[in-house]
Amino acid sequence: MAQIMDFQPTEHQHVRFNPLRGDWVLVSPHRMKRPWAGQVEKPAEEEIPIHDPKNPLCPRVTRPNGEDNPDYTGTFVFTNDFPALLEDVPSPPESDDPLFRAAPAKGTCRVMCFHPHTNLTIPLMSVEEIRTVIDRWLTELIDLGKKYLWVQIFENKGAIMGCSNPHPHCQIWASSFMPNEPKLKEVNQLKYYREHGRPMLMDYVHRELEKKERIVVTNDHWVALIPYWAVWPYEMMVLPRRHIVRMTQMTDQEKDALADIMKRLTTKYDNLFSCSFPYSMGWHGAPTGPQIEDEASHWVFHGCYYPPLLRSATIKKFMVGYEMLAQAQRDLTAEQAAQKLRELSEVHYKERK
Ligand code: H2U
Repeated sequence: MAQIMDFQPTEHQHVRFNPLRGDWVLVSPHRMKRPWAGQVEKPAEEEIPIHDPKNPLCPRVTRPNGEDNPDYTGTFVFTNDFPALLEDVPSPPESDDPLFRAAPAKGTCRVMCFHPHTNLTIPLMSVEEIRTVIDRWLTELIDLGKKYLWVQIFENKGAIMGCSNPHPHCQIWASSFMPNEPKLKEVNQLKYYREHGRPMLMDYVHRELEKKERIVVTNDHWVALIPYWAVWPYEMMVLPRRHIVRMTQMTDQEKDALADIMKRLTTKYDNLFSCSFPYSMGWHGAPTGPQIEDEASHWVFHGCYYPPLLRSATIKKFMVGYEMLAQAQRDLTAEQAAQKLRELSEVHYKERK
């Protein structure tokens, strides 16, 4: 007779629901034991100069389009010279064909340098310097949010994530339409709010603070955790302790504390495999533009970090095969990933004595 085992989440496969996206992830922790003979990424070149006169994001450099970058000392923002979204373009013809739908898409794209030094990254910047980045995000969000329905601030870090330039920077794409990811979050947060009378992510962060299984770092205002439904091995979410609907609602203390949590969590990331940890990260909050005055209590402002690395500085998780054809799958559980990150030092490996 077959022996019936008790379910152990670190041993036995299961599916977990992501209430923000309304989809499921397959968790297969037993696969962590399998041998690996797949692709090994070459470690990124670590020797980055403080200033590169050929780098178009550096201060005092003339970009290929002929524009001169100022001798900036803090953050620097310019309109992307190769933008995916433009303002003055013709709209597609209207059509009610259900199989060939198109709609107008207007917008603008900006590039934002975090610091004049090319060899810095967020974990290597001071909390005060990160705070200036947050302040500039707010200036840009307020400016672009007057007009555009969605302002997506995102950082692509590392060549493995398609980042073309080592200079510390992010991008800001503002659009007349709501992109798919925030649209899913809009629909699912609103549904939860109508059913429960409370914002989903405030309920979620309070439950996580009670459970303490997936928390990585906290301070007085923010909680960084591996979400229960994480897809990427070391995916993290940054959630506020107070109900903040949009980034612009942060107090000065919350902005300082956000800089603190960003530095601490990215330091842990770098310490995990002793490398400049690649990721795509960005912020989600209530829509802006034509919806800026709308009731948005279902929204909770939060950050998302999506790093690709799995086993080392050179072995990444591929979202291929089953993920493309069926659904997202992970091996390491969210709890195991959180524990690994929690146990790491908050002193950056490059700054250890
Ligand atoms: P990524 O490394 O995340 O791709 O960001 C760099 C951005 O900078 C990219 O979108 C822009 C690219 O279009 N860029 C300029 O706008 N001007 C330049 O001279 C170089 C790069």
